[in-house]
Order: sequence, then C-alpha cells, then structure tokens
Amino acid sequence: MVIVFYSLSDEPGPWREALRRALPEADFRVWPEVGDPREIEYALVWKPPPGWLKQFPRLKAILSLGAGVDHLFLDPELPRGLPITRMVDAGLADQMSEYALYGVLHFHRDMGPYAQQQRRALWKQLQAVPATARTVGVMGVGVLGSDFVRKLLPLKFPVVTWSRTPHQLPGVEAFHGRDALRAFLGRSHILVNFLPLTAQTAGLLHAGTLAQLPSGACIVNLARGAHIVEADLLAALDSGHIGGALLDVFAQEPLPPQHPFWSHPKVLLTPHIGGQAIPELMVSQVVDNVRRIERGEAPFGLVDPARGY
Ligand code: OXD
Repeated sequence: MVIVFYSLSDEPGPWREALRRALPEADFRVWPEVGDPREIEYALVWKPPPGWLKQFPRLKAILSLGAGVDHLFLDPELPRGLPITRMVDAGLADQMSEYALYGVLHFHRDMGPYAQQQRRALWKQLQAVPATARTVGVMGVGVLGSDFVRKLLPLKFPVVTWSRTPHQLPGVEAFHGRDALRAFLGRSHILVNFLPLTAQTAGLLHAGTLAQLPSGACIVNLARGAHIVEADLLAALDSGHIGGALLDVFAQEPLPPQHPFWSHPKVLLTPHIGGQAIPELMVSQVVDNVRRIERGEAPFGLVDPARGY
C-alpha cells in the first residue's frame, strides 16, 4: 500500500524507518515526492494545506499525526466520506500529563513570582497554600484529560472536571454542559484545558467566562489557542484577575515575534510541545489502522465528523 506523509513539524526520516520495520510492504512517500497521486491510498498528515488532500482520488483514509483533527476540518475541500483517525494516546498522554502537572505545580508553588524575584536578587518568601486548598479545574476528560486527572489526584488537589457530556471520573466533582460552565469555572483556581477544538469550544474562554474564574486564577492551555480569546486573556492578566498563564498553543502558530505573549511577565510559553509525535510510540497505531482498513474493518480512533473529534 502507498502512504503519503505531510508535516512541516515532524521529521519524516524516523517515520520512514519505523514503518519500514513495522509495515515493510508499505511504499512510504514524503511530500513533495508523492509520485503519481492516483497511487496514494493513505495520508499520514499534520496540518496539510487546505485543498491538498483532494489531489489523491484513491485515498482510503486520512490518519492524523496527532490527537487533534481540527487541522483537517479547516480544509473546505476535505474529501468527504473517508475514515479519519486521530492518535489515541500513542505516547501523547504521558507527555501531556507531565506538561499539565508541571503547570499546576509551577503556579501552585509560585514559581512565576519567584523567577521575577530572582531577576531582582530579591529574597522574599511568599505564603504557601496547601494543595488541599487549591482546586484544579480540568476541561476535557477524554483519554488525555483523564490520564492527567489520575496522575494529579495523589497530589491532594481537589479536582473538578468539565466536559460536553456527562463523564464521571473517580475522585472528582464532574460538571458537564454549557449550563454548568459557570459553576465549574467558579471553582477552578488553576484551569487546565484539554478540550478538542470544535465549533462549540472555539472561543469558549473569553472576557465573560474568564471573569467567572476566581480572582488570581491561573491557566494552563495545552489544547488549542483558539479556545481562548487572546486579547481577553491579555486584558485579564493585565487587570490581575488572571494570575498567570502557561501556554503551549496559540491562535496563530508559530506565535508571531511581535505578539505580546512573548514578553508578558505573567506568561510562560512553549512552542506547541505538550504532546509531540514520537514515531516509535505511534507507529503501531498507524500500522494497526492500515491493516484494519485493508481487512474492511473500522479503524481505531475513528473521528466523528459531526462531533468534530
Ligand atoms: C495533537 C497536538 O493534537 O499535539 O496531538 O496538538
């Protein structure tokens, strides 16, 4: 079978090597060396340009190189009726949980203010708060969010969760649906976002909903930049209502050099590294899905286009 690879942020070499070992019969072609487009059967992609996928008339499936598939639905000419798959964990859950745990502990232990004090050679102890008095609000409790919750709970933070539909995890207070958002946000001293980006979740955190967070709340966003109205977050950081933000994702990536987040004293940012594609950990899911589709079976991690994830 013929697989085409497109990503500007993943090296194709390790994928070629991993697939050579796991699926030796595959003909792996890296854009722009795709050969005859009519031969391409599988597209293994991250952020292909709009209109790019429609050039392959015999495509059998589109396989996202990440957990998110919003990058595919941005394409108005996305071929219809083909199975689309996303990565289900595949090495992402550990990385995302590590990142989110780091963010919670960063804010919980005042590492932002201490970094600023260090720059001024200022020796000043800030009053510690016990974890039991700091509630962590987790938005999105699919495979990734629930892995984080499981790893967070032993640290004794009270945890509240919010999801589109009811989803009760052990040891947490669960909220769901738009009507419960205000109550959930009102409890979240540290808000961690794992939501998929859909028409329903885009812009969910704006001036009005940010105002529902407790004063001084901090935000860890490792889902998508478009979940937050960035100008509203900046205003809330400047007013002091939001105490700090750890941001891995942005409305525009790469983040433009002149963007105010780069130099904001209350923002710590990283270049979308919360969950990186590690070919050795992802390849078995790709191979399993190609084999399933070849046998006429439903693939794993099948996306529901109506739901958007
Ligand atoms: C993903 C991501 O969706 O890394 O996997 O953003």
